[in-house]
Amino acid sequence: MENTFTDLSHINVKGGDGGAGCMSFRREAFVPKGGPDGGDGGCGGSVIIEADPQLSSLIDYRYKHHFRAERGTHGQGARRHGRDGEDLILRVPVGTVVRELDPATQTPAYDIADLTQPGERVVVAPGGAGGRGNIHFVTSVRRAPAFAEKGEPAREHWIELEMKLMADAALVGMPSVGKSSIIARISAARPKIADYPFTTLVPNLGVARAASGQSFVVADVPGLIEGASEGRGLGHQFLRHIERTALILHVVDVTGGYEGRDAVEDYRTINEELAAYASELAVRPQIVVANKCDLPETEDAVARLREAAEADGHEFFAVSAATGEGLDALVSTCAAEVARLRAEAVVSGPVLDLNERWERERQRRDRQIRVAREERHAWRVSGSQIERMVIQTDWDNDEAVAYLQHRFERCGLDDALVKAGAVNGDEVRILELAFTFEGRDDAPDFDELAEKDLEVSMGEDEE
Ligand SMILES: Nc1nc2c(ncn2[C@@H]2O[C@H](COP(=O)(O)OP(=O)(O)OP(=O)(O)O)[C@@H](O)[C@H]2O)c(=O)[nH]1
Ligand SMILES: [Mg+2]
Repeated sequence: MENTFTDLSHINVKGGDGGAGCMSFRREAFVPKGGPDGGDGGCGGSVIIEADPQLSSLIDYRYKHHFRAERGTHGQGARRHGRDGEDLILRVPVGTVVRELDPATQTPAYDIADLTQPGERVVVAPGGAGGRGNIHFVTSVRRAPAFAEKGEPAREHWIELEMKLMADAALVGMPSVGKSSIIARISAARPKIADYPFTTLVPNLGVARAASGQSFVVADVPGLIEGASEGRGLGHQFLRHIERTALILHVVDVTGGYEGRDAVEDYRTINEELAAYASELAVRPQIVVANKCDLPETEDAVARLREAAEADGHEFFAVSAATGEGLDALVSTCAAEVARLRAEAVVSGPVLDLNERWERERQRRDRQIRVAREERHAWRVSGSQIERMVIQTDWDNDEAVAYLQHRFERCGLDDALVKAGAVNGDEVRILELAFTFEGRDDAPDFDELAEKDLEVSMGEDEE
C-alpha cells in the first residue's frame, strides 16, 4: 500500500440560472395603462461543497459527474418576484481539497478551499442573479419602462475534489515495538517490518475493520524516542500527523527490547514527548497496547503497564502482532471509540466559509474585459460579465438595448476600446452580436440617450 492514500474526482458544477425580470403594467379599471409593476426574477441556487464527518470517501462522485442547482423562476406582474432556486449541497469527507480546473487542460489551476472542519462549506458555483423587473428602470424621464432584464445565466465549470485521508488513529511508540507489525495484521497495509530501529520512515495508512462492520483509518508512524519533541530521531516531523488524529494507540514493547528498557518507563517517556510537543496531545484519547505478549517472561511488565495505563485513565490491551492474540478486541474498541469521536465532531449548524480569497478572485476574473483586434476596424470583446450583460438583454426591445449601452459605458468597455485603439464607426463584436462603436466626446447621460434614437446596429457576425 502507498504512503499516501488519496481519492480524487473531477466534477462539473453549475449554479441555477437566474429567472427573468418581468415587464408588466398595472391594470386598473378605467385606467388604460397603470404604472410599471413587473417583479424580479428569482436567483438561481448555488452549488455548495460541505465537509461531512460521516463520510470517508468520494465514492458518490465516481460515477455521477454533473451537478446542477435549481434555477430561479421568472418574475410576474403585480410586483411578484420569482422564487429563488434551491442550493445543491454536495457532501464530501472532512479533509477534502477543492480545486478549480483549467478548462483547456483539465489540470488544477488553483485551490478553492481546504475543508478541514466538519460543516465547513464553500460555494463552488454561484447561482445567477434574477433579472430585474421593469419597476427598477423608472426615472424622471422614463415613466413607463417597457423592458425588463433577463435572468443571469450561471456559469458551469469543472472542479477537482481530492480527499486527503486523515487517520482516525495513530500507532505511536518507541522504535521496534511492533507498530508496523500491528498495522499489517489489522489492515491491508504492507509496511516494511524489521528488527532494527527506524525501519518505518514515512507513515503508512491502512483501513481497519471491526467485526461490527465499523471501520477506521489507522496510521503507522515512525518510531519516537526521548527528545523527539525537540527534533531528536526521525519521528519528530511526524508528530504533526499525530496532532490531526482523534485517537492515539500507544504501543509498548513488554520485552523491553535488546536494550532491556522498562515498559513503564518507555510508556512515560513517550507520553512526556507528546505533551512537550503539544499539550493537547496529553489529553487526547489514548489506548495503551502492550505488544509482544507471546514472548516469555512478560507477565510482570504487562501487569505493571496495565496498572500505569489504567491509573492514567486509559484503556489497556495486551496483544501479540506475531500470533494475532488480542487484536480483534483492540480493533473493536478502537472502531467504537472512533465512531464516538466522529459523532462528537458533528457540529450543530454548518460553518459558513465562503473562502473570501476565492470569491474575490472569481469576481476579478468575471469583470475582466478582453479586447482583441479581429480586423482593421473590427474588435472582439470577451469576458464573463460583459457577455452576460449581452445575454441578459432582450434584443427585440430598443429600450433594453439602450440600457445595455449605458451599462457598457459604466463597466469601462468604452475606455477599454479607446485604449486598444478603436475609433468611431468601428465594429465591436460580443458573442454573436456586432455593434457600431460610437466613441464619446463627453460621457453621455443614459436618460438623454434614451430620448434620442440610439444608433445601435445589430448584425450577424461574419466568421
Ligand atoms: N515475538 C514478537 N515479535 C514481534 C511482535 N511484533 C513485532 N515483532 C518484531 O519486532 C520487530 C520490529 O517490528 P516492527 O513492526 O518493524 O516495529 P516498529 O514499531 O514498526 O518499528 P519502527 O518502524 O522502527 O519504529 C520485528 O522484527 C518484528 O518481527 C510480536 O508481537 N511478537
Ligand atoms: Mg515500523
